Amino acid sequence: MAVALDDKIEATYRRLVARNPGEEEFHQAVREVLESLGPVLAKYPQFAEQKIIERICEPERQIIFRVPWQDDKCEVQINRGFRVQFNSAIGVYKGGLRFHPSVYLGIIKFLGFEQIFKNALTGMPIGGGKGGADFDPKGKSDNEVMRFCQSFMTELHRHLGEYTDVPAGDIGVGGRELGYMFGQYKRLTNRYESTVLTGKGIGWGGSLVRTEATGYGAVYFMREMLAARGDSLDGKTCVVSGSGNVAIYTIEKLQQLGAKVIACSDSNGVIVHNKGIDLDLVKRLKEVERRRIADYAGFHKDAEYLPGGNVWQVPCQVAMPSATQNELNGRDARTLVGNGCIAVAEGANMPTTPEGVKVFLDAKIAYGPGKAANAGGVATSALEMQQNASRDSWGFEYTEKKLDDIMTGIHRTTWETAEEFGARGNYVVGANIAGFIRVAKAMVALGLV
Ligand code: NDP
Ligand code: 2IT
Repeated sequence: MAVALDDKIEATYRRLVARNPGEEEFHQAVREVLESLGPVLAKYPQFAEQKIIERICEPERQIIFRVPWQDDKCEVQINRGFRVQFNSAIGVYKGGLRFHPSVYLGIIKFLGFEQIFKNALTGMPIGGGKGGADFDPKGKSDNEVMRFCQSFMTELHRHLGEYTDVPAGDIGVGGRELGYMFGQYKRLTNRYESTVLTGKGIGWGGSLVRTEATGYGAVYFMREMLAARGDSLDGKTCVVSGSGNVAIYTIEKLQQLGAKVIACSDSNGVIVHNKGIDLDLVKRLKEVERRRIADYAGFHKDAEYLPGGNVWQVPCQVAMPSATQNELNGRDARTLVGNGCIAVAEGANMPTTPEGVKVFLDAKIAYGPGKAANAGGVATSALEMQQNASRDSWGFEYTEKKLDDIMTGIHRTTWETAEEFGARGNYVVGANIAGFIRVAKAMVALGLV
């Protein structure tokens, strides 16, 4: 099923699997990048001489720590915290924090590895990192979340800094969690170091558009993919998975650009609303009241809730996976293509399995992989860092225009790179090669460090 690797690259991959046992998501993310790199090594022999692939696959630093905290019953709880500082060749370690019970080293490493190339594609000076904990914020009180975040930051703070490592949010980490973490960082260091975290609230150093950026950016990428085929989002029927931060602002921008979103989901089930998703209601349920998407059906009698349903079985022209890794497999991809889906852009990180990716590429539909399509979030984090560094704050339209320009630029770069390397229209190849070359050149220039 997997694409054959160049012999030398295959040996490197086998060593990586043996050295990092049990980290399946990390293996998957690495393999997908390595599959694109044969022609790059042929064009740049110094990358092989300098062992750039071997070096780029080994994190610069990995931190694993105990996070003790007390729940509301005063019972002691222990979680495990992570920060993988993967690559700092082109800038400070930059990438989100994920709080989810499934988190272990293999997930943080896959996310950190993807982040290296995604951040390079933005053209901004940001290296790759990722962190998180196996903490489940679901069902916890605000006070429990606060105590957890304070304990997490009590250890993490010594590894961060404006010139070192700048985290942000990811699954389970949004404005509330970043607030508690920023408060604890400030208390521990006695420094109002705004640039140490991004995704901050607007009243305390945050940037307008950061909340919307990943979803909006993914839709801009989709708009560009369709434009390259002489098509547009106007009137398209869309399905979005998830109902968190990325899903919500993906739906918002799709609707603004004239598309009709008829389904979204969470890990329990799927909402189908053929009249079009009522986004104000989703925002209220998810952002304000922290409820489940199932509750949507109680407000709209013509909407259907499918407990345990599969969102990819809802026929659509445009699909935007926006929940989590490996949420769309080969069978789902065949169902989508069979139902007439013409374009997929990934708001989530690695949501499509390798078999699913192959189905999309073979069917020659427009397929935008996460490291290109969801780069708008981290790019706007870098815009937040720019504003913090100059003690400035920009308006919404000005910031959104910058995001749009960055996403349009990523589309152009990935398109042109794919073409240059003989894979016209293949954004997987374009994204992997363009991201890799930028980081590899910097690593060569910085010497053996
Ligand atoms: P949120 O926590 O806001 O929302 C996550 C959504 O995905 C929820 O609807 C959640 O459902 C669903 N989900 C999470 N885990 C699973 C799972 N194991 N199975 C099924 N559904 C699941 O996170 P975000 O919206 O921020 O992140 C979504 C995706 O986008 C992730 O892959 C993340 O890495 C990626 N991303 C996020 C960026 C950001 O700026 N936030 C930037 C770039 C990428 P439930 O509530 O039932 O768990
Ligand atoms: O996966 C991602 O790009 C993020 N979670 C956002 C990272 C960031 O630093 O804004």
